[in-house]
Amino acid sequence: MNKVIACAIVITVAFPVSALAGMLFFGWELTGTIMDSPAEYSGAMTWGASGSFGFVLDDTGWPDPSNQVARWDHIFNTYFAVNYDNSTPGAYNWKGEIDGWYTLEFTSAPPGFNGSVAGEFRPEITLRDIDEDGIFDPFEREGENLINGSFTILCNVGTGELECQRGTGSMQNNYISFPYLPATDVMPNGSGSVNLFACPSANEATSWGNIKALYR
Ligand SMILES: [Ca+2]
Ligand SMILES: [Ca+2]
Repeated sequence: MNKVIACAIVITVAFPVSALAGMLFFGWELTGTIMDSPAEYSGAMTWGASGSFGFVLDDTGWPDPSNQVARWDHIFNTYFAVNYDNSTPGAYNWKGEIDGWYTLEFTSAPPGFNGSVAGEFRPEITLRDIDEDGIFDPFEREGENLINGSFTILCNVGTGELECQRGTGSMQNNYISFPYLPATDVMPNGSGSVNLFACPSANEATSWGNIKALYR
């Protein structure tokens, strides 16, 4: 039995009316660093639900962590340097997106949310040029920069109650800093959310297939 069929049966048997869904907000404390390899961050949820969230950034081709200066210079020059924005006084910054993957697991959450899911995650990181000099100074690298991002939750990818849910998740207004090793970053007041919808049932999937067949 493939996973598509498994999911449809779960919906039909366990949620005959409409599958549970909705929006859930939660907080977390993540620890990690882009300066080590793998470039990963992970931690436990602190409010809204119990569970964990984490992500790893694709550091293929980046300089080895044994040379911290070369590693940071590569990251800055590759993802941020060309994106300098000094158009808003008081908010000079560089923005960059880095490919990665997330994992999300709710171990104790409202009905409909308990389970795990993983997938692609490409966060946007905003580096703040606090003294507005066009240089990303050490005090700015080690200070409060911002990371935001959204990810997709697909049908039949997750486990538990998330297997038959689809939707979006996000990481909202989290601080991130980039101290050189051996220091690592702690994000003590991070937060995120998921917005879930039921996956199409077997009947809906069949109907859609029939509709598409009419136009072939
Ligand atoms: Ca600066
Ligand atoms: Ca400066």
